[in-house]
Amino acid sequence: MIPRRIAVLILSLAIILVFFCSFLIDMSENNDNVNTGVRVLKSMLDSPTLRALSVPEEHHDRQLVFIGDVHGMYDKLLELVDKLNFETTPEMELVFLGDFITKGPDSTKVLDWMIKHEGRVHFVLGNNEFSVIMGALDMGLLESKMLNNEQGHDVTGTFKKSHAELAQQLNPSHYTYLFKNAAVVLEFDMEKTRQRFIAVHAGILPQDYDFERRHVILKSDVFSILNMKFVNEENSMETSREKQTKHWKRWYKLWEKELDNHHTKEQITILYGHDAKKGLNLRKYTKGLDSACVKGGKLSAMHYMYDPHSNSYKETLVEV
Ligand SMILES: [Mn+2]
Repeated sequence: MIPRRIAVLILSLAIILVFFCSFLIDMSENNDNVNTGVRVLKSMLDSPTLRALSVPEEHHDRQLVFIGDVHGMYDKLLELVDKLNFETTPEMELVFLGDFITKGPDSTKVLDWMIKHEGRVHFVLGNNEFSVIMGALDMGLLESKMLNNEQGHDVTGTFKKSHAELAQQLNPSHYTYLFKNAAVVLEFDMEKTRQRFIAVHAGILPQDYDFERRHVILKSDVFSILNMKFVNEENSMETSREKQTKHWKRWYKLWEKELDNHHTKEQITILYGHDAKKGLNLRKYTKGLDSACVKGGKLSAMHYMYDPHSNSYKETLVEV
């Protein structure tokens, strides 16, 4: 039996997918399409349905590998999956932490590879995937300020010409894939060991997690989840890519403090990318895996595998 919450999420996703596909089929330029585009984007930004998906444990020989920002570095990706023996390890699943396209040379090859391995590949959206999707919908939207979401972020502010150019190169099957699987947070619930892995592109806050019901309930908006680096300690609903005043802290510091104080029986680990400037950033509860491979750095991944002796999933850093 599929839990009801997940069924509702799947149904909502299916509705949004049908909605978007019908939009793709008729890409002729008219105001209806602009309105549809605005509605799709607004639903992504504001609706809770796309926000968090739970992936329950199926069997404990499952292996999970969380991969930092690939940014179109296809050769690096191949090198990594080779090192992981992905092709010959059927119980291994990959989780891309967003920003797997844009900036590097081979974004479409990366997407094609992910589609080819769809059953064993998961991803969360990054700010760059989101910008490319904006570019696909309509350039005209970007001039309008219709897309500013409820918390007043200028979601068009991070949009660049390169996003529009890549949006032109992607084909309908790329978009169908992105929308069918679109989530901004993935939770991996390892029931046997009571470990919980939360995958997110930029960051997430303790207020987005319901400690009693033991799952993510996003209160932060989607733009924050895809972009945050700092959070205002005096008002934790405010996040930013930059440090604004001395009261702004790196978002993960809130988790490190919260989880040390919280007597939760579960072991929560948050895996994220996005912060190439900071680079590899491994802490007790949070693991930053963007090592700037598009700028000549490494491509970093965290591999979790069940260890019967300790009855827990053990982590191993894998880099190329
Ligand atoms: Mn990013």
